[in-house]
Amino acid sequence: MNTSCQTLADWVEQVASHTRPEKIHWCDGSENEYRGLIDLMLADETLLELDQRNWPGCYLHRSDPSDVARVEHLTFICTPEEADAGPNNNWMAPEEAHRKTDELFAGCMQGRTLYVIPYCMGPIDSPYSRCGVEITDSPYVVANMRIMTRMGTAALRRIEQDDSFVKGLHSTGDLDPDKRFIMHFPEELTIKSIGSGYGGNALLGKKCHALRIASYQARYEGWLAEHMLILGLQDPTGRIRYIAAAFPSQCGKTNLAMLVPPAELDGWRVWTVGDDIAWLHPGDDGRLYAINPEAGFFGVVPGTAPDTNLNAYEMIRRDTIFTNVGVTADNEPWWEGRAENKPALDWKGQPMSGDSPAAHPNSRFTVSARQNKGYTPLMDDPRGVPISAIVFGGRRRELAPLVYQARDWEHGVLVGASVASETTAAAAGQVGVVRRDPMAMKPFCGYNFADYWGHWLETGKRLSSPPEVFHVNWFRRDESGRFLWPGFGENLRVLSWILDRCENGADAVDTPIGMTPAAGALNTDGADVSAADMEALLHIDRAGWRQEMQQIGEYFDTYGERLPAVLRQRQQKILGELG
Ligand code: OXD
Ligand code: MN
Repeated sequence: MNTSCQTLADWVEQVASHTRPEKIHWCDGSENEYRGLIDLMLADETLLELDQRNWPGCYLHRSDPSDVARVEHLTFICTPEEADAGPNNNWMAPEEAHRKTDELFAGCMQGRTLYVIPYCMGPIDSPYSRCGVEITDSPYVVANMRIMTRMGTAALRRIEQDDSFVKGLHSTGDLDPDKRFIMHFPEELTIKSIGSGYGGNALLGKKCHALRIASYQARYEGWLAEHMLILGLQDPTGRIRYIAAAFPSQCGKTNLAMLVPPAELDGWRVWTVGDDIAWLHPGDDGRLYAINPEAGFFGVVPGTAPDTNLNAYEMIRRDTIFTNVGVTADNEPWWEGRAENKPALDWKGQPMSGDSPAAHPNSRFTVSARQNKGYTPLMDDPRGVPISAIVFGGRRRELAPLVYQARDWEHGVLVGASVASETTAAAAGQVGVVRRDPMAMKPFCGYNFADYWGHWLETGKRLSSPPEVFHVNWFRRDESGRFLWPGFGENLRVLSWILDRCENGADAVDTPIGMTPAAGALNTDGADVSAADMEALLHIDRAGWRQEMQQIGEYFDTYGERLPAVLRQRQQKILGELG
C-alpha cells in the first residue's frame, strides 16, 4: 500500500483485480517520472520526437483517426432519476452504466501498466480546490495530466488529509467506437471512461471532473463550476481587474485569455489566469472570486499564429505535446495558420495530398501555463481573483451584436441561459449548426439545466457586489461571409468598454435586449473597421430578436415545471418590449 488513505488503497486494489494489469505505478509527478514516460512512448512510437534543436522538449502524438474529439453522444450522466440529469444530458441508470462499463473494463489492462494519478484541481493549498485520482493504462494520459493538473505526491498528501477525492477510472480499451463510453456518477463522485484516449474524454481532471462532477458538487456546496477563461486586464494606470468569460469550445477562449493589445492601445496588458475552466465562489466581501482548477493549457493548434495569439505561438516552441498536427520535411510540427515552412506529412502521417488539411481541425497542444508570457502568480493564489465582469458569447454569423450588457444579475442569467453557437470540431458530429449552448455548458453541466439556472440565481442573491454580465459575439458576418469585426487583439476595445461599464463610466444605449455601446463610446481609433460595419455590429434587429426570444421560450418549455419562473418572466418582458 502506497497511501494512508484506506479508501484509495482499497479502490486501487479492487480496480487492479478487475482490470488485471501487469504492473501498478503510483505517480509522484516528478520530472524523472515524466522523462521515463516520454522515453517509454518514444520507444513504442506512441510519441514521435520533433526537431529537438528548434523545438526542445516537443513531441507529436498521432491518435487513432476515429478518436480525435469529445464524443457527446457517448457521454452520460448517471443519476438515479433521469429528470435530475435533465433534457440537456444523455442519461443512463447507474446500475446499467456500471454493468456496461465494468464488462468492458474486465481484464482490459492485461500486459499493461496501471497508473494511479493523484491530482489536485486548483492550488494545493486552496480551500476551493478539489482532488481526484485517475487510474489509467495510458502513459499519454499520465504525461498530459502532469502538465494539466497539480499531480503527484503533494496531491496525494492532500487527499490523505481530506479523505475525499473523485474516482476516475480510464482505459483506452481497444479504441473501438462501439465500445466507447464516458460515464459520470455524480452522486458517487465517480467517472468511468473507456475506449478513447482523446483529451476531453480521457484526461479526467478536465471536463469530467472539473466541469461535470464539479458542477454537481458546486450546487450543494454553494459555488459554480464553469466553462470560462479568467483574465486580468491591466489598464494604463496599472490597475488590474478580472473578467471571466464563457464561450463554447473553439470560440477563442484561449486567444482571449492570452490577448496581446494592438499597438494603438498602449499601456494595456492581459494576464492569463485560466483559459478553459473557472471555479467561482462568493467571497466574504460579497464579491465573486475565481480560481482556475487547471495548471496547463490543452489548446486548439490550427490558427495559432503571431497575429492571432503571439503568446501561445511562442509558448508552444518548447516542452509541448502536440496531438494530431502535421510535420514538415525537417521534422517540425506544422498546422494551418503557421506561416513558416510547409507540411510534408499530415496528422495521420500520410504524405500531403489534395486539399486535405495537414493538422486535424481539433489538433491540440498540451503545455504548462507557466510557459505563457502572460502567466501571473495569481494563478496559484489560493484565494483566487475577484471578478468584475462575466462575459458570455457564442459564434453567430447573424443577430447577436458585438456586445451588450445585461440589466442585472437575473437578466444576466437569462442572457447566459440563451447562449447559442455554431458547433465546431471540438466534438464529433456536424460542424456549423447553431445550437443552444447555455453558459457554454451544454456538453459539461452535470445536472438538469433548469436546476443549474436556479443555482445561478441563488448564487446571485449571495453577492452584494455581483459582477456585471455581458454578451459578446466576435463572429458576425455580412452576406458575403466577410467577418465584420477584426477580433483577436482588437477585442481589447470591447473589454475596455465592458470594464468602464462596470463602473458606469461609458455611454450606453438602452435597448430591449440590454445596453449596447453608444455611438463613439467604443474606442475604434486605429482599428480596421468602418463606421458602417460598426453600425451593423451594434444594430438590434427587432424582428430577428422577437423570433430569437420566441425560440428561447420554446427551448425553456423543454424544461417544464423545473424552469425558474423568473427566467420565463424576464424572457416574456423582453419579448413584450420588442413589440
Ligand atoms: C476543450 C473543449 O477541450 O471544450 O476545452 O472541448
Ligand atoms: Mn473547453
